[in-house]
Amino acid sequence: MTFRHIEVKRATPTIGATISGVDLNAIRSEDVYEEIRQALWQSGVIFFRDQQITPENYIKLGSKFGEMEQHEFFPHLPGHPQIQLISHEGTDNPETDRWHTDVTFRKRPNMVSILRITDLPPHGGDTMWASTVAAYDALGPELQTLLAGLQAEHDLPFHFRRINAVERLMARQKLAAEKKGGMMNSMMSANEMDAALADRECKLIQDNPSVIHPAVITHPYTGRNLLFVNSIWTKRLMGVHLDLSDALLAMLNEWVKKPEFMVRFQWQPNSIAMWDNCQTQHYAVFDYAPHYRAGERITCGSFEPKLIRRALGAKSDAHAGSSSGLKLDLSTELDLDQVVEYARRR
Ligand SMILES: O=C(O)CCC(=O)C(=O)O
Ligand SMILES: [Fe+2]
Repeated sequence: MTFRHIEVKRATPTIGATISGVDLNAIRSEDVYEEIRQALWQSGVIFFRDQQITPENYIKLGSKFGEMEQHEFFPHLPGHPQIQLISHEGTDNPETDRWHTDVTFRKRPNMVSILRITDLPPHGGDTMWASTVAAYDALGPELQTLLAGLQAEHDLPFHFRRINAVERLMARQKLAAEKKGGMMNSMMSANEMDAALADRECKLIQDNPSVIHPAVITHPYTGRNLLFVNSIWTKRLMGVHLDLSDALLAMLNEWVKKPEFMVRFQWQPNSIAMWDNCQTQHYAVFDYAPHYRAGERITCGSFEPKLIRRALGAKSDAHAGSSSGLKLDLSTELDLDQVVEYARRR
């Protein structure tokens, strides 16, 4: 594709491109947005530098990629519920330092995320992306055919239980309550605490039934196939013994980590990264402890993960056609719905 309104410079042969020649505060024509969209589908993730974008133009950019999520109950830019504030103190594990595609436990995961890091740590805090199209292409036809016949279960409670998320959040809440004078949970006995925890976990499981997606899906805009399992939300492959499922998932999660499929982005003030959540996985490098890192995030659009059979084996020359710190209001009773809603946005 030739671009007339923007300059697109590939970051690697496989994934990522830097876009220049455009001021995101002064886009006058829909053609420019159309070229940005095409660059994104082509490269999987695109980067902008030196964009002192206003909240209004940030939202406008997001709106060109589908309906934006609103974050009324979560930290957001005052007056702009579309712009979620993410932050991490750098003193505990952020949980985004693991390869993942966002919210694949939804029937329709979100399509595009846009991020700007507003508070950079003195060093580090890069973000990495991997192309799941490149990972699929490099499997070779036999493995591609095998995987194209499989479905995978994606499950939010599975991961939450694995990382003891509810317990950790309750512990944080208890600490916060203690600081405020020993009200609420700090008054609970160990037994009461266990019961409350069990209650909340049951509710979490009840309210979040798992979803099944094909292990290989077709990108809705490029028509290219890609690997659609990830190490956070994918619980198992259906129709095979659990041991085989574990082994296959471990193999695929390892495979996606090949440097050949990746790009690493070093944030600077006024950088913006925009990723296609369908055809990539990402990893927020956590090497900046104990420093603070924060940013503004927009998520927009959604897609139905499905495999279009005729696209099996299809390949094109296209370029790879390819939490955030958990920030809850700890001053109030931990609301599990809020936690789940939070995760839904990650
Ligand atoms: O903080 C980052 O660089 C990305 C974190 C992340 O996983 C996300 O925003 O979905
Ligand atoms: Fe993420």
